[in-house]
Amino acid sequence: MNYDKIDKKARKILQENDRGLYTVPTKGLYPYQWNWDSAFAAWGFSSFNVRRAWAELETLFTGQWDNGMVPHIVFHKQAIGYFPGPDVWNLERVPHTSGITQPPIAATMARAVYEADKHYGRVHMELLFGRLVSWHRWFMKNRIEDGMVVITHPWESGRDNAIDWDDALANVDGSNVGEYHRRDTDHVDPSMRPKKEDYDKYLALVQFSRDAGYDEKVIKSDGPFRVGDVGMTFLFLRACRDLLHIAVELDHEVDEIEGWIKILKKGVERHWNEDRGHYDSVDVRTGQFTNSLSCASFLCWYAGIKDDRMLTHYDRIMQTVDFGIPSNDPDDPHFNHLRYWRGPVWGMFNSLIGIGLAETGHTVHAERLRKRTQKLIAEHGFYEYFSPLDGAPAGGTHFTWTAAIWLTWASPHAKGRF
Ligand code: 9WN
Repeated sequence: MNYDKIDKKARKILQENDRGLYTVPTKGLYPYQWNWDSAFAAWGFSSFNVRRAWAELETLFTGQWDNGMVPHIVFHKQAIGYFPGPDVWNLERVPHTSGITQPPIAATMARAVYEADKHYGRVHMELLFGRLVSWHRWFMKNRIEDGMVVITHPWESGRDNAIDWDDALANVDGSNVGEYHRRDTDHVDPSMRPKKEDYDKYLALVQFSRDAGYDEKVIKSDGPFRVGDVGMTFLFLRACRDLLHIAVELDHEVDEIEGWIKILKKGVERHWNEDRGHYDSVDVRTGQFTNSLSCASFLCWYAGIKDDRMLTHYDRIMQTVDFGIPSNDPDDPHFNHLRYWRGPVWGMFNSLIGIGLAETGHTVHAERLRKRTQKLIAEHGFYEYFSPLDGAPAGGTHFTWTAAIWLTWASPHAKGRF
């Protein structure tokens, strides 16, 4: 295998998806700046162009709201290929944005960029630090219940149609959203995307928040969908630890961030589903577990939790499939190997799980996962996701985060940290 050639291809994908100061996840299907995709892009750029990496994060924060929230999409420029666009969210601010957030991994990736640019990066890190703190503060103020991070829309999780949301979505009425034209299925086979009934509910939730003036208090008291997302809690805990590390380096106050970490560690305990023996999401409206063992359950190690209880599930799944940890347990009756977050394997999730394993001392597991992801991408290409059964590529192609994790973690030449 010619890995130099694959490294070059990965850099080329980032450059092709580069719109100057931000990167699109892929051409056509996703023509705007997405929140956590951009954080991955910054990490990827840090392996060969650290200035561009800082620019990525700085551009993302041009979309930050006055209350600290960083939206899941920033619509820098009009594009026709994606629905729902800025007109549906109907926010007056510029640049236009969506009205929900996404996994807050920017602090983690900013730390990675800073590590790659210790000498000149300090001023960038100083500029970003306050913005990161105010985003994290927004989460702590508005989205923490029992220490868990609560999402108010499946899109916030980044795992749109995961099994985790099925029961909670039963409470959302999607029958009155009116006519609309989805664009995603113009680009990708509909069998690899969420179903129409899911989309109706996604839109109903957008309309609800919009009509509530995006008021977090109203969304909390009257919102039909509120779930403690196990993935968000782990990623946010990890991000708070990275923010703490940055605060120490920059000589800032640390008490507030340390307080957040304490609260989130309690939340991690609440996510443990004793009956099923794994970390799980929780429908906070009913107090019920969602009974979903997904790739997000395995982010415990990435969050710095030294817990071996998840290893039994991990080993079973790694024996069942060959390409890493799929978005849904292959033994689950709802498993669907191509439908998006209900079964496919995502390279970026493998990278986070693998890094967590390595950091908590499970180095053999970590290396095996890295090798399998390496083989998957080297043999099948830089796709959005893949079938965990045979590695068949799925979703969008020339994908930014798949290229980014190749350069930073999966390639034999990658540094492999963060
Ligand atoms: C909705 C861009 C985004 C990712 C998400 C992924 C998908 C959007 C969609 O694409 O979501 O935000 O239209 O399907 O689920 O994780 O950030 O790559």
